[in-house]
Amino acid sequence: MANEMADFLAGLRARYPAETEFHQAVTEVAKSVWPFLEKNPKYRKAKILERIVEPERVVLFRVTWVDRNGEVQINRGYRVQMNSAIGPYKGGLRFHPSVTLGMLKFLAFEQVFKNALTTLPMGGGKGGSDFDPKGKTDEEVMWFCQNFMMELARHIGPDTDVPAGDIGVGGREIGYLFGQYKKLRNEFTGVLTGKGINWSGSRIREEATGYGLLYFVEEMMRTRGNSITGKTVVISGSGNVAQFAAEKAMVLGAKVVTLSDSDGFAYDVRGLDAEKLAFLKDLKNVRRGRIRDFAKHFHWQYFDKQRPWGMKCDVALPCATQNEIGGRDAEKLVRNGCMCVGEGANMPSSLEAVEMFLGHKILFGPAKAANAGGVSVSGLEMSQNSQRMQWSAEEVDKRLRDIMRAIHNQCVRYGQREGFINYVDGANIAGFRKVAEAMLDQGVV
Ligand code: NDP
Ligand code: 2IT
Repeated sequence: MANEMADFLAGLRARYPAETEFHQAVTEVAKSVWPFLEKNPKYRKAKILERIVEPERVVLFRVTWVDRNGEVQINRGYRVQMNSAIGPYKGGLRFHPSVTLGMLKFLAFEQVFKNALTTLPMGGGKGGSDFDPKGKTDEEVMWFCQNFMMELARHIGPDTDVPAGDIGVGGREIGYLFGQYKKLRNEFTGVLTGKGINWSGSRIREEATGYGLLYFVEEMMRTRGNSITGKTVVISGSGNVAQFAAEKAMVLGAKVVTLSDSDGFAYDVRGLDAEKLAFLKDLKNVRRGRIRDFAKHFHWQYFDKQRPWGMKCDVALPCATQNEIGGRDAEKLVRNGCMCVGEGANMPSSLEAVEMFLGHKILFGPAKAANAGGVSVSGLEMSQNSQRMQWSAEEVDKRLRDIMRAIHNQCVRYGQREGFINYVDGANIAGFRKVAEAMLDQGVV
């Protein structure tokens, strides 16, 4: 078994030598599902794993636009349509200078399993560009979005592929992208999610990833007769996911002592409160400032160029980006008594960090389960768009809670080990099984 899996992974690395994040994501899934494959030879025979790692389609295109100084700018645009076995491709768009095809393949691959766990009929995809929205004017962002959509529009649609936000793509960008799609197609459809509430968006979509993360963390804590109330929480990031994770953690009676961005992190032992959170949202979403400005304003300690994992906490919620917790960071967390890690970001823990958490049997909620609340409410936005209805915040929030509980149940079902729930195995096997069954039913396509 070990040899066969090693050969499979070596083949992948040889085919796509530069795509290190993609190798990492596939390695984690392969380790979890291999024993399951051995027990179910039908999946091996149909080469499901070999098929699932190859995108059904990749679109790569040039995006040209003119900046505020009249200079011509060139960016690369992508959409990875990974798997449509259980529904139309669904997944976010990332605008960040670090974006490469390999990064988007890792994200699209993760999305396939995550979406399968949500209980909703959505396939997996991801896209984006190496465009950097930081330091750009609103007009420049609009010009870029319009030119990006000029090409993307040919490849997406409400029954084909439904993009949403991710790093660098929030309400502002979704608005510009939607406006351009509508103009090109002369169609008002649910082709994107994360839309504004006045133009057919869903209530609670903005909050969904962060809120869902906390609902999942509460489910994990409950398995040990514990709760997040009264706990000290370390959060990384200060964007969409971090803001609403912090908000829900506070509502549930936890103390949030850190926030960060790519420059550094802010810390205060007394923790966040409603006034500081309101300031943070305005700073990050409207004024587009930095976390050091937040620290300065409220006299929090600021740690330049550092990550928050050395601070003592009960619960850690990485909500910024991939591989932000390395093996040594994980060791610090465990040594300081951290009992639970919930991944708000996608693949924030390196393979070494995951091993460390599992080895110490702390509660570890992997991204594809723990942060699935965002895409779940995106799925609910698609349902509302098809019905031409908008549900109340209470209705959407209740469905989100139910979905996060259902995801937790699937993790327990497939990840229960003696005296310990391995949520990594649970999420990977449950997600894989659903997609694999659909692929078997639909033949070799
Ligand atoms: P935002 O763009 O709103 O915020 C991103 C945050 O992470 C910012 O604070 C940003 O800091 C920080 N960050 C980004 N890149 C890096 C980096 N390379 N190193 C250090 N910090 C970084 O994005 P989201 O909050 O939407 O996304 C955060 C994570 O959550 C991502 O991994 C995303 O894939 C994942 N996710 C998002 C969902 C959603 O619905 N939005 C759903 C599920 C997962 P700075 O401003 O300095 O760049
Ligand atoms: O990683 C993710 O799940 C997202 N960025 C959200 C995707 C979506 O379609 O809402």
